[in-house]
Amino acid sequence: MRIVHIGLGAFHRAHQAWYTALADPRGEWGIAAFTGRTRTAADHLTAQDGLYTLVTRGPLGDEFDVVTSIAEAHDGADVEALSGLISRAETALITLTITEAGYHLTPGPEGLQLDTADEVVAADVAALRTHRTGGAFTLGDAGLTGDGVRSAAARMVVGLAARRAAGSGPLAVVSCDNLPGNGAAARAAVLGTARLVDEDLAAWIAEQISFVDSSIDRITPRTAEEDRAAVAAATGRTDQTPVVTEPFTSWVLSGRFPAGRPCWEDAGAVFVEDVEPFERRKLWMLNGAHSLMAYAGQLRGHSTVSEALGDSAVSDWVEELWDAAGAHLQDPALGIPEYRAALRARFENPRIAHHLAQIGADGSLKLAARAVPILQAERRAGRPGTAALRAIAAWMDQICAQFETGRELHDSAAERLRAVIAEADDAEAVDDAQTSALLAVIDPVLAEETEVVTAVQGLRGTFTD
Ligand code: CS2
Repeated sequence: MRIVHIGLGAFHRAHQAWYTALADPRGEWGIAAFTGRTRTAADHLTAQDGLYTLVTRGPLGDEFDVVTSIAEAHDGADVEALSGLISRAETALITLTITEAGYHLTPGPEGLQLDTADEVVAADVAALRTHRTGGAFTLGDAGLTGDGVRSAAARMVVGLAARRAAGSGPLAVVSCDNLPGNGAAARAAVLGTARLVDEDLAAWIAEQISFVDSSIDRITPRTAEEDRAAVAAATGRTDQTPVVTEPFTSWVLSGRFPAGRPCWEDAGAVFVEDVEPFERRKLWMLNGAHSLMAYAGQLRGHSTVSEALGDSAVSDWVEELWDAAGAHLQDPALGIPEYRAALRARFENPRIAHHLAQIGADGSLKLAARAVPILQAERRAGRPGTAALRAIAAWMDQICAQFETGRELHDSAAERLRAVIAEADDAEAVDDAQTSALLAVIDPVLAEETEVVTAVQGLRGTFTD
């Protein structure tokens, strides 16, 4: 095994694990994958020797392939196993799909920085300090294994300390999460954590570890019960944990790989000098439209992306957002007209049930990466940015509706959002103060702009007929 992965979700198995299997048919790389919050995925995969079925679901039919690149699956809380693997000289890569919330970052003067006020970060830093002995950390019963440290960054700091102690040299960390500048985000999380615990270790990480940027793309809904039945019916195999994905896939990367990497380009990955334009196209056009549909679509009674896009009002709002985003993606190499047409066809794939509720999770973080940059680009061009403001207003209406009907809100800022909404005297009241307070959760600077608050306010309550 030469790759350690953190975040063993469906997306990893549809994307990076699939690229690795295709690029490395002889299995020279191999992935040791760790779960994020719960161990279930590791248990299912271990019972199947790491093998699972990838169902590629096109508009006309399914293809079934067994993916062979995951050599081991572990519970993410097993920091001892993680650390042991990261310390080995053969390990060349740590890859991440830990979601936007998994980085625990907050805007700072020089971009995103570790959110030291975050409860998980604070507890992890305290635990790391307590269990530090010399340049390493104590593991096992009395140390950091189990729930000793919860964030991926803290777990990586433990592993990197062991790597440094073992003299195993540099490696690359590859973030595969939907954050602008995801390499810098991973660096901010890991270095930020290390600096609070051990300056020498932090200096070693800054020097030895390469943080690669990547733009990742493949629509992969959560696995449903009927997917297991479909695999059994088509292949005769019982698979506890298949993954369903669309035929389209893309992976654009940029950065150094000091200990090598698989020939991912053999499977179609692209290596470029600068990922930023591709990442921007993907985050603004695909993810931006996704979030808009997630909130406006649910408010209009839809459950999936294809259903939402079949509603002419939602479809018009998506086109409006694509016009706004496209105005700032003028480089012909980005092929926006073709990208846009392909995106519509991908969203319309009626055989992929991509649930709006899944996409709607963690809106406070997602909108900061997907809608706010479009809004800012539009404002710089002297326009109000209505299309992006609409996504933000829809999010506000949707979370209020969720609280009112007692449904759980999956957002790392759920408590703060709940407090803001609970403050309104009348649950129905939508006022400037509430709009501004909700906006502050996404972007505190924007929340101070009266024009923006008034514009969002004007769009609230306009999603149902
Ligand atoms: C989605 C993404 O859930 C979400 O937030 O927008 O997971 C999206 O499906 C992928 O980025 C597609 O590559």
